[in-house]
Amino acid sequence: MATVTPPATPAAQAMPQASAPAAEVQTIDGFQLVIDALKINGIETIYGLPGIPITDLTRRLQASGLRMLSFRHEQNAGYAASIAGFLTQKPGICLTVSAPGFLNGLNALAHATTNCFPMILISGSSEREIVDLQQGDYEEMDQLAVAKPVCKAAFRVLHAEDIGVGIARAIRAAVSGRPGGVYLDLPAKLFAQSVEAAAGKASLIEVVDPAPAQLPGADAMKRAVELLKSAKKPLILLGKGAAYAQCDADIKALVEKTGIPYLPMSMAKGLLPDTHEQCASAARSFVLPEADVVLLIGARLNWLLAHGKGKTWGGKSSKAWGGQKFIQVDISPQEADSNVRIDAPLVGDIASVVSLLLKDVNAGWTKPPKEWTDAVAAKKNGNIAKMAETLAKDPSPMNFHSSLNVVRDIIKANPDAMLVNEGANALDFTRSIVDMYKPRKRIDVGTWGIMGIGMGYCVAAAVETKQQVIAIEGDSAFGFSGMEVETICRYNLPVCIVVMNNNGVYKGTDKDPTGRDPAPTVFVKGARYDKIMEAFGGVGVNATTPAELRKAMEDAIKSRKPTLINAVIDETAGTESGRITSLKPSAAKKTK
Ligand code: ADP
Ligand code: TPW
Ligand code: MG
Repeated sequence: MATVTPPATPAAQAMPQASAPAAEVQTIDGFQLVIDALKINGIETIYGLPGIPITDLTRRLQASGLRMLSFRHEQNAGYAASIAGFLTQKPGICLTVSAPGFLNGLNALAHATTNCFPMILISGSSEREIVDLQQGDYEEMDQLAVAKPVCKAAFRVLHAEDIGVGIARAIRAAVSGRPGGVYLDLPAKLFAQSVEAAAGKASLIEVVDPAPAQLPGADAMKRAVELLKSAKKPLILLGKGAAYAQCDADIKALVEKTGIPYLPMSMAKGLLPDTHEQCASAARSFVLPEADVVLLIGARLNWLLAHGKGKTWGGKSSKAWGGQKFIQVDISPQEADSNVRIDAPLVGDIASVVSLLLKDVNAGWTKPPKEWTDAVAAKKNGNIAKMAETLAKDPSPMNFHSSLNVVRDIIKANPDAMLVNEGANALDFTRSIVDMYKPRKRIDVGTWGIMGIGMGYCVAAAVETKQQVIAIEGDSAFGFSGMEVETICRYNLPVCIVVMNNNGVYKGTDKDPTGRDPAPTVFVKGARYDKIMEAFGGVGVNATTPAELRKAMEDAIKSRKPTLINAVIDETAGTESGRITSLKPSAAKKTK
């Protein structure tokens, strides 16, 4: 705070005047108002990258006791903020400079919106007068206009006395209803503005009840419960919305008391342990087409669920309805019917809706027919036995199965560890092989199947949960954020990165037919990613066998030192696009 000669404003005149020299009044500047507004709303960590006009803001945030984590690229800071939002239900904050820094952060803002994670991208911006007349300011860009199409809401604050409102609106927009990404534009001039201190403080808003409970009506509940009771082959599908909602005990009780088989989406794995007897993951291709009533909890019928129709769901052709009836629990009233008819929408927040469903179940419930649960169990146990045979093999070179068998054991022994996962084969095999035991432990590429979330997620997972982090990374996937290994070392975070090195995107075997260049999917053969970690003082290990991998992971967990294990994987082992080869456009493929 500084002292200046008071302007002749009504606020200043109303100040109680002390004895002479009375003409001084306390002021507060824009920097401090931003900091105080974040603080009173419980924000503890900022993920960002300094530069004009926010360098001093990063310094003062740190000096004020907030944690200011500085990254090497804004995209990674943004991904960190987005997943912090998912893990905490508080908006993750990413702070960037103007135009280029803002654009680097924008990908993560779009990702947060797409995945329904609460996040606020705060970017400094250049002089409005110059930007709007397009006179060529330093890092000139109409950032608000650019952000709008990819976020849930966007705001700009021009006057210091509006900072409190700006931040309150950003927080509410990010966490209320369907969570998402919010952009907050803070022009350079704002930070240096001063207002009278008491008025400035009074302008800050501590947001009350930012994500209010929302309950469906009694008729909607009745419709849904009757439909579920009528089912002969019911199925529960848990999505990442269910994980986000943090009502883990009620979800577990609902699944167990109804006795209905359930299928977790990727980031809902662990809501109940994957080894739970009702878990139908290993019988996915059986339960989706066979089920007659499906209860969706925080999962959209998007591409990840084949849009709720077609052959995956037992439809006769690629677009045909399989005949299932759907109950959908979602906070967004517009989600229902997005792909197929939803017979019983339950619009509300998952915590409230699940507790209402539990009440109905407790009031009287008949478990699903034994033929159905037995059929699911038989299918599942057969597939698990087949998988166990594959996992028991020890080929040389190591492949995805033999290496992930180690990771599976390590997670089983360390169920509190956070698992970050990206890649194609490295993603798909990890998802199906590595069981999760606790909620919100698995964080991955999400709705877009995006590469690059890896190291940002590692930083946020370590900081927000204080747990050991294990990242299973395709060698291509790792490259998108690899420089943040320095960030992980700088903050000395307990992160163990395993790079599944198969020399390329999907595989390392492609050739340029002309013989001139390496193929587009192929990288330097035999690259030693472990050396990157050593460059910054962390532990690097080259692992060519499951035994070496196991030892290196165990050492990393014991020491909690930043560790990168270059796991050498058979370059022929992967399949094109992992599990989503069918989405590849191909001239030979029929469109209908
Ligand atoms: P997945 O990819 O795991 O299938 P999606 O991201 O497709 O999950 O779906 C998550 C859904 O959860 C979104 O439609 C979102 O609106 C919803 N959602 C998120 N949080 C809540 C909540 N607290 N209550 C109800 N629905 C929620
Ligand atoms: C931002 C396209 C999907 S998966 C992948 C790419 C480039 C990498 C697969 O290779 P990796 O895994 O990681 O080595 P593996 O085990 O199969 O060898 N750009 C972005 N997102 C996506 N999804 C792509 C490109 C892609
Ligand atoms: Mg690879």
